[in-house]
Amino acid sequence: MLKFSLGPKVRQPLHLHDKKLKSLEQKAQTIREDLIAMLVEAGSGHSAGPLGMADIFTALYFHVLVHDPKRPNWKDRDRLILSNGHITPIRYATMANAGYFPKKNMMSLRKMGSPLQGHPEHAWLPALETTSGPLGEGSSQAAGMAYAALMDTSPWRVYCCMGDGELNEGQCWEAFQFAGANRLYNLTYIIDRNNIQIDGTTEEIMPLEPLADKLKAFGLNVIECAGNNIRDFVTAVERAHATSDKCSVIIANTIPGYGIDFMEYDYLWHGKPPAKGKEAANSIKELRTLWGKIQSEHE
Ligand SMILES: Cc1ncc(C[n+]2csc(CCOP(=O)(O)OP(=O)(O)O)c2C)c(N)n1
Ligand SMILES: [Mg+2]
Repeated sequence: MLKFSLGPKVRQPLHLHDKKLKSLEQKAQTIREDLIAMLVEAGSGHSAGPLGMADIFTALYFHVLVHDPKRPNWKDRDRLILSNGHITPIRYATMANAGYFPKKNMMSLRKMGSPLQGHPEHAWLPALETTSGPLGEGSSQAAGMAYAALMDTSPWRVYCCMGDGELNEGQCWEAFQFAGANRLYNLTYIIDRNNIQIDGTTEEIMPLEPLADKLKAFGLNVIECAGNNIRDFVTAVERAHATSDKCSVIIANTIPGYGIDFMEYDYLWHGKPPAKGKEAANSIKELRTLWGKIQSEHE
Protein backbone atom coordinates (compact mmCIF):
# COMPACT_ATOMS: atom_id res chain seq x y z
CA MET A 1 0.00 0.00 0.00
CA LEU A 2 1.15 3.53 -0.71
CA LYS A 3 1.86 5.39 2.52
CA PHE A 4 2.10 8.74 0.77
CA SER A 5 -0.31 10.02 -1.84
CA LEU A 6 0.97 10.89 -5.29
CA GLY A 7 2.11 14.50 -5.36
CA PRO A 8 3.30 16.68 -8.22
CA LYS A 9 6.59 14.81 -8.23
CA VAL A 10 6.18 12.68 -11.30
CA ARG A 11 8.53 14.47 -13.67
CA GLN A 12 8.08 15.23 -17.33
CA PRO A 13 10.31 13.34 -19.80
CA LEU A 14 13.84 14.75 -19.96
CA HIS A 15 13.86 15.29 -23.76
CA LEU A 16 17.52 14.64 -24.57
CA HIS A 17 17.77 15.73 -28.20
CA ASP A 18 20.89 15.05 -30.29
CA LYS A 19 22.30 18.55 -30.01
CA LYS A 20 22.05 18.50 -26.23
CA LEU A 21 23.59 15.02 -26.11
CA LYS A 22 26.60 16.24 -28.08
CA SER A 23 27.03 19.21 -25.78
CA LEU A 24 26.87 16.90 -22.74
CA GLU A 25 29.50 14.61 -24.24
CA GLN A 26 31.77 17.60 -24.85
CA LYS A 27 31.19 18.73 -21.28
CA ALA A 28 32.02 15.26 -19.92
CA GLN A 29 35.28 15.35 -21.86
CA THR A 30 36.24 18.72 -20.35
CA ILE A 31 35.33 17.41 -16.91
CA ARG A 32 37.46 14.25 -17.34
CA GLU A 33 40.46 16.38 -18.31
CA ASP A 34 39.84 18.78 -15.40
CA LEU A 35 39.59 15.79 -13.07
CA ILE A 36 43.00 14.49 -14.13
CA ALA A 37 44.55 17.95 -13.78
CA MET A 38 43.15 18.20 -10.23
CA LEU A 39 44.37 14.77 -9.19
CA VAL A 40 47.83 15.31 -10.63
CA GLU A 41 48.15 18.64 -8.83
CA ALA A 42 46.92 17.12 -5.53
CA GLY A 43 49.33 14.19 -5.82
CA SER A 44 46.82 11.89 -4.11
CA GLY A 45 43.20 10.87 -4.53
CA HIS A 46 40.96 8.50 -6.46
CA SER A 47 41.07 8.02 -10.24
CA ALA A 48 39.14 4.91 -11.32
CA GLY A 49 35.70 5.55 -9.78
CA PRO A 50 35.61 9.26 -10.66
CA LEU A 51 36.57 8.63 -14.31
CA GLY A 52 33.90 5.94 -14.62
CA MET A 53 31.26 8.29 -13.24
CA ALA A 54 32.13 11.38 -15.33
CA ASP A 55 29.32 10.82 -17.84
CA ILE A 56 26.75 10.30 -15.09
CA PHE A 57 27.79 13.39 -13.14
CA THR A 58 27.69 15.46 -16.31
CA ALA A 59 24.21 14.17 -17.12
CA LEU A 60 23.05 14.82 -13.55
CA TYR A 61 24.32 18.39 -13.20
CA PHE A 62 23.66 19.51 -16.78
CA HIS A 63 20.43 17.71 -17.63
CA VAL A 64 18.69 15.87 -14.79
CA LEU A 65 18.92 17.80 -11.52
CA VAL A 66 16.61 20.69 -10.76
CA HIS A 67 19.14 23.03 -9.15
CA ASP A 68 20.65 26.49 -9.28
CA PRO A 69 24.42 26.87 -8.73
CA LYS A 70 23.84 30.48 -7.68
CA ARG A 71 21.36 29.42 -4.98
CA PRO A 72 22.82 26.25 -3.43
CA ASN A 73 20.41 26.56 -0.48
CA TRP A 74 17.26 26.95 -2.61
CA LYS A 75 14.72 24.88 -0.69
CA ASP A 76 13.18 23.16 -3.71
CA ARG A 77 16.47 21.95 -5.22
CA ASP A 78 16.94 18.26 -5.88
CA ARG A 79 19.30 16.63 -3.40
CA LEU A 80 22.29 14.65 -4.66
CA ILE A 81 23.92 12.54 -1.93
CA LEU A 82 27.36 11.06 -2.53
CA SER A 83 27.39 7.98 -0.35
CA ASN A 84 30.63 6.75 -1.95
CA GLY A 85 32.38 9.91 -0.77
CA HIS A 86 35.80 8.92 -2.11
CA ILE A 87 34.76 9.68 -5.71
CA THR A 88 34.19 13.33 -4.77
CA PRO A 89 36.81 14.74 -7.22
CA ILE A 90 34.37 14.05 -10.06
CA ARG A 91 31.66 15.92 -8.20
CA TYR A 92 34.01 18.89 -7.62
CA ALA A 93 35.09 18.99 -11.27
CA THR A 94 31.45 18.88 -12.41
CA MET A 95 30.30 21.47 -9.87
CA ALA A 96 33.07 23.87 -10.94
CA ASN A 97 32.03 23.48 -14.57
CA ALA A 98 28.39 24.04 -13.57
CA GLY A 99 29.31 27.33 -11.85
CA TYR A 100 29.22 26.44 -8.14
CA PHE A 101 32.70 27.91 -7.65
CA PRO A 102 35.51 29.27 -9.87
CA LYS A 103 37.30 26.64 -11.93
CA LYS A 104 40.68 27.80 -10.66
CA ASN A 105 39.67 26.59 -7.17
CA MET A 106 39.69 23.01 -8.46
CA MET A 107 43.45 23.03 -8.05
CA SER A 108 43.08 23.32 -4.26
CA LEU A 109 41.88 19.70 -4.06
CA ARG A 110 43.10 18.04 -0.83
CA LYS A 111 45.05 21.16 0.27
CA MET A 112 44.91 22.38 3.88
CA GLY A 113 42.00 24.80 4.35
CA SER A 114 40.43 24.06 0.96
CA PRO A 115 36.68 23.39 0.76
CA LEU A 116 37.61 20.58 -1.65
CA GLN A 117 38.70 17.94 0.82
CA GLY A 118 39.59 14.38 -0.15
CA HIS A 119 36.18 13.31 1.13
CA PRO A 120 33.16 15.65 1.03
CA GLU A 121 32.87 18.15 3.90
CA HIS A 122 29.42 19.69 4.00
CA ALA A 123 30.41 22.37 6.51
CA TRP A 124 33.02 23.69 4.07
CA LEU A 125 30.99 23.35 0.90
CA PRO A 126 27.25 23.31 1.75
CA ALA A 127 26.19 22.43 -1.83
CA LEU A 128 27.53 18.92 -1.16
CA GLU A 129 24.39 18.34 0.97
CA THR A 130 26.19 15.97 3.38
CA THR A 131 29.60 14.98 4.70
CA SER A 132 30.55 11.49 3.54
CA GLY A 133 33.37 8.98 3.30
CA PRO A 134 32.31 6.28 5.76
CA LEU A 135 30.59 3.99 3.26
CA GLY A 136 26.91 3.20 3.70
CA GLU A 137 25.85 6.30 5.61
CA GLY A 138 24.65 8.26 2.60
CA SER A 139 22.19 5.54 1.66
CA SER A 140 20.27 6.04 4.92
CA GLN A 141 20.57 9.83 4.84
CA ALA A 142 19.08 9.85 1.35
CA ALA A 143 16.18 7.62 2.43
CA GLY A 144 15.48 9.90 5.40
CA MET A 145 15.49 12.98 3.18
CA ALA A 146 13.16 11.36 0.65
CA TYR A 147 10.77 10.30 3.43
CA ALA A 148 10.75 13.86 4.80
CA ALA A 149 10.08 15.29 1.34
CA LEU A 150 7.06 13.03 0.94
CA MET A 151 5.77 13.94 4.41
CA ASP A 152 6.00 17.62 3.47
CA THR A 153 4.69 17.05 -0.09
CA SER A 154 7.84 18.81 -1.32
CA PRO A 155 8.53 18.72 -5.07
CA TRP A 156 12.23 17.85 -4.91
CA ARG A 157 13.71 14.45 -5.58
CA VAL A 158 16.65 12.69 -4.00
CA TYR A 159 19.43 10.93 -5.93
CA CYS A 160 22.06 8.92 -4.10
CA CYS A 161 25.27 7.65 -5.69
CA MET A 162 26.78 4.50 -4.24
CA GLY A 163 29.69 2.23 -5.08
CA ASP A 164 29.24 -1.49 -5.72
CA GLY A 165 31.94 -2.38 -3.17
CA GLU A 166 30.11 -0.05 -0.80
CA LEU A 167 27.27 -2.60 -0.79
CA ASN A 168 29.47 -4.78 1.47
CA GLU A 169 28.39 -2.35 4.17
CA GLY A 170 25.24 -3.73 5.87
CA GLN A 171 23.79 -0.27 6.37
CA CYS A 172 23.04 -0.05 2.64
CA TRP A 173 20.64 -2.96 2.95
CA GLU A 174 18.90 -1.40 5.95
CA ALA A 175 18.36 1.71 3.85
CA PHE A 176 17.04 -0.38 0.95
CA GLN A 177 14.58 -2.12 3.29
CA PHE A 178 13.32 1.23 4.52
CA ALA A 179 13.08 2.73 1.01
CA GLY A 180 11.31 -0.38 -0.27
CA ALA A 181 8.86 -0.62 2.62
CA ASN A 182 7.97 3.06 2.41
CA ARG A 183 7.80 3.11 -1.38
CA LEU A 184 10.01 6.19 -1.63
CA TYR A 185 9.29 6.86 -5.29
CA ASN A 186 11.00 10.26 -5.08
CA LEU A 187 14.34 8.55 -4.35
CA THR A 188 16.70 7.07 -6.94
CA TYR A 189 19.82 5.19 -5.94
CA ILE A 190 22.53 5.09 -8.58
CA ILE A 191 24.95 2.21 -8.07
CA ASP A 192 28.32 2.53 -9.78
CA ARG A 193 28.59 -1.09 -10.93
CA ASN A 194 32.24 -0.97 -11.99
CA ASN A 195 33.12 -4.40 -10.57
CA ILE A 196 36.10 -3.13 -8.59
CA GLN A 197 36.66 -2.06 -5.03
CA ILE A 198 39.69 -1.00 -3.00
CA ASP A 199 41.69 -4.22 -3.17
CA GLY A 200 40.22 -6.46 -5.83
CA THR A 201 37.17 -7.20 -7.93
CA THR A 202 33.80 -7.20 -6.21
CA GLU A 203 33.11 -10.79 -7.17
CA GLU A 204 36.40 -11.97 -5.63
CA ILE A 205 36.01 -10.07 -2.39
CA MET A 206 32.29 -10.32 -1.62
CA PRO A 207 30.17 -11.54 -4.53
CA LEU A 208 27.19 -9.30 -5.22
CA GLU A 209 25.45 -11.25 -7.94
CA PRO A 210 22.59 -11.73 -8.58
CA LEU A 211 22.49 -8.06 -7.59
CA ALA A 212 19.36 -7.03 -9.51
CA ASP A 213 17.36 -9.93 -8.02
CA LYS A 214 18.51 -9.07 -4.50
CA LEU A 215 17.44 -5.45 -4.91
CA LYS A 216 14.10 -6.48 -6.40
CA ALA A 217 13.52 -8.72 -3.38
CA PHE A 218 13.84 -5.58 -1.22
CA GLY A 219 10.87 -4.07 -3.05
CA LEU A 220 12.89 -1.76 -5.29
CA ASN A 221 12.35 -0.86 -8.93
CA VAL A 222 15.59 -1.99 -10.59
CA ILE A 223 16.78 -0.40 -13.82
CA GLU A 224 20.05 -1.31 -15.54
CA CYS A 225 21.96 0.95 -17.88
CA ALA A 226 25.32 1.54 -19.54
CA GLY A 227 26.82 4.17 -17.28
CA ASN A 228 29.25 5.53 -19.86
CA ASN A 229 26.46 6.19 -22.32
CA ILE A 230 24.75 9.46 -21.43
CA ARG A 231 21.60 8.71 -23.42
CA ASP A 232 21.20 5.31 -21.80
CA PHE A 233 21.62 6.81 -18.33
CA VAL A 234 19.12 9.61 -18.99
CA THR A 235 16.60 7.03 -20.23
CA ALA A 236 17.12 5.08 -16.99
CA VAL A 237 16.42 8.24 -14.97
CA GLU A 238 13.26 8.84 -16.98
CA ARG A 239 12.10 5.33 -16.11
CA ALA A 240 12.77 6.06 -12.44
CA HIS A 241 10.80 9.30 -12.69
CA ALA A 242 7.89 7.47 -14.30
CA THR A 243 7.66 5.06 -11.37
CA SER A 244 5.18 6.37 -8.86
CA ASP A 245 4.96 3.54 -6.33
CA LYS A 246 8.53 2.33 -5.69
CA CYS A 247 11.99 3.59 -4.91
CA SER A 248 14.22 3.05 -7.96
CA VAL A 249 17.76 1.74 -8.17
CA ILE A 250 19.76 2.32 -11.31
CA ILE A 251 22.52 -0.23 -11.69
CA ALA A 252 24.90 1.77 -13.86
CA ASN A 253 27.43 -0.50 -15.54
CA THR A 254 30.52 1.66 -15.80
CA ILE A 255 34.13 1.14 -16.78
CA PRO A 256 36.50 2.03 -13.93
CA GLY A 257 39.22 4.38 -15.19
CA TYR A 258 37.10 5.07 -18.31
CA GLY A 259 39.07 6.66 -21.13
CA ILE A 260 42.58 5.91 -19.88
CA ASP A 261 43.69 2.59 -21.28
CA PHE A 262 46.22 1.71 -18.57
CA MET A 263 43.68 2.39 -15.79
CA GLU A 264 40.56 0.74 -17.23
CA TYR A 265 39.24 -2.23 -15.21
CA ASP A 266 42.28 -2.16 -12.88
CA TYR A 267 41.44 -1.92 -9.17
CA LEU A 268 44.97 -0.70 -8.44
CA TRP A 269 43.78 2.71 -9.72
CA HIS A 270 40.99 2.84 -7.11
CA GLY A 271 42.87 5.29 -4.90
CA LYS A 272 45.85 6.83 -6.68
CA PRO A 273 46.35 9.62 -9.21
CA PRO A 274 48.59 9.60 -12.27
CA ALA A 275 52.09 10.81 -11.38
CA LYS A 276 53.20 14.26 -12.52
CA GLY A 277 55.10 14.22 -15.81
CA LYS A 278 54.90 11.38 -18.30
CA GLU A 279 52.02 9.47 -16.68
CA ALA A 280 49.92 12.63 -16.40
CA ALA A 281 50.64 13.56 -20.03
CA ASN A 282 49.77 10.03 -21.19
CA SER A 283 46.49 10.21 -19.29
CA ILE A 284 45.44 13.36 -21.13
CA LYS A 285 46.60 11.84 -24.42
CA GLU A 286 44.43 8.78 -23.76
CA LEU A 287 41.42 10.94 -22.95
CA ARG A 288 41.88 12.85 -26.24
CA THR A 289 41.93 9.51 -28.10
CA LEU A 290 38.64 8.62 -26.42
CA TRP A 291 37.23 11.98 -27.47
CA GLY A 292 38.25 11.29 -31.07
CA LYS A 293 36.37 7.98 -30.92
CA ILE A 294 33.24 9.57 -29.45
CA GLN A 295 33.21 12.22 -32.17
CA SER A 296 33.74 9.70 -34.96
CA GLU A 297 30.70 7.75 -33.72
CA HIS A 298 28.58 10.79 -34.59
CA GLU A 299 29.92 11.07 -38.15
C1 LIG B 1 32.70 2.08 6.40
C2 LIG B 1 33.91 2.12 5.53
N1 LIG B 1 34.70 1.03 5.40
C3 LIG B 1 35.79 1.06 4.61
C4 LIG B 1 36.13 2.20 3.94
C5 LIG B 1 37.39 2.23 3.08
N2 LIG B 1 37.06 2.24 1.66
C6 LIG B 1 37.02 3.38 0.94
S1 LIG B 1 36.57 3.14 -0.65
C7 LIG B 1 36.46 1.48 -0.43
C8 LIG B 1 36.07 0.55 -1.56
C9 LIG B 1 34.68 0.76 -1.99
O1 LIG B 1 34.43 0.10 -3.19
P1 LIG B 1 33.52 0.81 -4.28
O2 LIG B 1 32.40 1.46 -3.57
O3 LIG B 1 33.18 -0.20 -5.30
O4 LIG B 1 34.45 1.95 -4.85
P2 LIG B 1 35.33 1.99 -6.22
O5 LIG B 1 36.60 1.24 -5.96
O6 LIG B 1 34.55 1.36 -7.30
O7 LIG B 1 35.58 3.45 -6.44
C10 LIG B 1 36.75 1.13 0.89
C11 LIG B 1 36.75 -0.24 1.42
C12 LIG B 1 35.30 3.33 4.10
N3 LIG B 1 35.53 4.49 3.46
N4 LIG B 1 34.20 3.26 4.88
MG1 LIG C 1 33.30 -0.28 -7.32
